[in-house]
Amino acid sequence: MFALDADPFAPETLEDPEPLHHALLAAGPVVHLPRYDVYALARYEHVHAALTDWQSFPSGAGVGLSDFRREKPWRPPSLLLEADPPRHDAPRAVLVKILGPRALRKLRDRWFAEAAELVDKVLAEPEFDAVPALAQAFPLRVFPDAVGLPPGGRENLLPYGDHAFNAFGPVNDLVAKGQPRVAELSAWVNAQCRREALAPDGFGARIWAAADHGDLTHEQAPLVVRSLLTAGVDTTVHGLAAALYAFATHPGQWRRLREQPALARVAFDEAVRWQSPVQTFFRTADRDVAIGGTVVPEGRKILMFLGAANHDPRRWHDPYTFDPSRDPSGHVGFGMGLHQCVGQHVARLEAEALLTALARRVERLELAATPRRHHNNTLRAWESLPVRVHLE
Ligand code: HEM
Ligand code: OVM
Repeated sequence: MFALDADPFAPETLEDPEPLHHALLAAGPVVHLPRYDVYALARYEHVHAALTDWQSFPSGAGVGLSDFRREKPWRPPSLLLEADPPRHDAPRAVLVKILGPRALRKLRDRWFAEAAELVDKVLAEPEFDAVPALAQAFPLRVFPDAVGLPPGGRENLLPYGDHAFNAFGPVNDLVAKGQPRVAELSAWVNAQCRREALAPDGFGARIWAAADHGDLTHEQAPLVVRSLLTAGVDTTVHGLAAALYAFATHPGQWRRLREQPALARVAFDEAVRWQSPVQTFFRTADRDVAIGGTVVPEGRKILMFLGAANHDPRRWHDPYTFDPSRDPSGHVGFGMGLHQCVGQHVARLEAEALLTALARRVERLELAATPRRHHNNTLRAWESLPVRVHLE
């Protein structure tokens, strides 16, 4: 068994996880991290295999460091992310239907129009910070409307999601920083999950209608809405930021996108592979499980390095190159198996709308100053992406 004296949640690692990824990929199939007394998987083959073997590696004890069988979770567990079959099945089936490609077709025209409008407004200036101006502004404009939230309080969504993603890690400074507002943010989010708070034609109302239809209980409905509000905002913000960073630093790829706007979807997936905005999730060993010749003991936490698996040279040619002409399918940036991101079509539609609106008007974009990372225990994120745009 290989051991690595590393902290995946230390500021240096969050700033640049690549040295840790290299060390993990080189060390072996399973690596013990004595710092937290957990196991780690980083190679594509093993991350993929573990994610698709939910019987051996269930999620019900939580997908963070905290073991729900021994520690009280910071909030009632998610009925999707932190549940195993059979309890996972009904909430999952409901969201698959509500967030599937067919259901999203109705949103397409509106989201493209909203993207064009936002882009026109932002491009009035030749230099701006693409994180607040685009990566945050666009999802915050379209997603809460699609869920059916009222206009007030939407500024709570990002801080709540940021804390939820920090809470998968150890109780470090990042979690402590979020602590003072947890009660207030949770109260607001929980209030938005009530039927009365939700517009009659959004994802939220459809979740409640599924309960009326008997596909869920009425007790489950608000928690399923909560999953959308937790997982659906920060992820797309940082996914879009990853794509904007990719294009700002790869002008040739921007030219290709302009010639062929249909590339937007695959380019976004490649950006999700390349940056892996969701870096890690844990599982728990259901029994002594052998992986590549070593045994992970029953009940122990295993950290899946999605970002490292997405850069494993055993699976990817030139993994550190952002190359939208590769086929990124099979990347684990949205997970894999039973829990694979149920919101991925929403994320892709947002990206397609925003990138095509930009590509129509921007001939060239470049970094105008050094970008700054936002540190989060789970997310690979940007705080600031100053860009300069050249219009045609
Ligand atoms: C699950 C990433 C956007 C809702 C996941 C998982 C990953 C992920 C890696 C798997 C977790 C696991 O296996 O334990 C991302 C990324 C996104 C994104 C990178 C954007 C680029 C969204 C959006 C929504 C969403 C927009 C909601 C509309 C969910 C939910 C789950 C999930 C509810 C749990 C599914 C289940 O357990 O069955 N996501 N996500 N995600 N995601 Fe996303
Ligand atoms: C959830 C959820 C799902 C995916 C990610 C996530 C905070 C939460 O169901 O609440 O991150």
